[in-house]
Amino acid sequence: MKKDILEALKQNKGKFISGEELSIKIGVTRTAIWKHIKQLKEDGYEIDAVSRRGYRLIQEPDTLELNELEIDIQTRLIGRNLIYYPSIDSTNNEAKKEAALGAPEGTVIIADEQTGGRGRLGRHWVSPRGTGIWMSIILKPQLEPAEAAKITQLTAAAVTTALRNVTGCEAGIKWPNDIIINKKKVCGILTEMSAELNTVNHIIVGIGINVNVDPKEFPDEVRAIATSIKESVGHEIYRKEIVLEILQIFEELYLDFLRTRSMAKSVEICKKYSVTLGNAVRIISKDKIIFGEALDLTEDGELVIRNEAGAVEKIISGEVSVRGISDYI
Ligand code: BT5
Repeated sequence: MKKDILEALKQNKGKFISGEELSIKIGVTRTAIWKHIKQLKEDGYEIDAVSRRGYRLIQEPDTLELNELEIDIQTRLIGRNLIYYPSIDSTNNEAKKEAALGAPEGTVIIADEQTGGRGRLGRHWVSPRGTGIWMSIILKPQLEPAEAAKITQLTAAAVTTALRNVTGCEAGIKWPNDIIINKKKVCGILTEMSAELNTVNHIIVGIGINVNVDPKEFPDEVRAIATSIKESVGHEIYRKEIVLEILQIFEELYLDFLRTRSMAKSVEICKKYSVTLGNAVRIISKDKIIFGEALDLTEDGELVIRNEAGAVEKIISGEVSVRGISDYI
């Protein structure tokens, strides 16, 4: 019912709607309406209550709670099933459990805080409360396990486009899984899968974005290489706007990929916003270190480099440092 009241207030945002009108519309007493409005105010909604005029929504809080997301979501697959946690160890861990229990494709797990956020190779991902987007998407595509890396590129394309659209920031992609602003990392992507010999059971795409994180909240070793949207654009941004835009663009790219079996659209975006191509790179891949120059992305999103010996090689995955970007030592 809280959701219905919020929806009615949002439809009339800035205008008064009387308690009576609300009670008829939603089919509960005016006292019940009043109680829910009180609760919404406690949740951080700024609502004017004026006798004989009614209620007026002035401002929503920066929340990712389901009422907010569910009311405004426009997608038909990605995020249609949303699960929210105020705090959780890791949305990727939770997504894995949900996927094993049969959660449908497109299910999104989102949390306000992660206590055990993970990066690749078991690294820690700092995920403070209330200021970032920590979410995971469950996918069940018919793919060969070796193709899972394509989903990382598709995600990088979706997140970068969404961040640019919503915030106007100059986000770039450091192949394969970092989104960079002003040479520092603003987002990391963690793609994990459960697979059998020739088929993928499910893929979990974890997305971590520092939106309104104050850089002081990062531990020292992360502060040197990390940034937030707020730091780059100079003001806070509603996380919900970014989440909705990511889900929308992700869905477009993902459905296009399933339909055409081509990564063309995502790769085009990855090339356009790449901070890797054209630069000197150092790649740690399967215990060897390769120095070279990043030349191109293949049509599947793999990195093409010219190594020190002058030979051109294709890199499928690895730790990549790009000269000029903060983690290049
Ligand atoms: C990543 O790993 O960049 C993938 C991060 C994925 C996080 C999301 S949040 C939702 C979902 N649930 C999870 O548990 N994880 C996913 P990697 O490329 O390995 O980078 C990890 C490194 O980034 C760390 O070793 C730190 O140096 C740095 N780091 C940690 N927290 C950071 C942050 N908040 N912002 C920027 N850099 C960070």
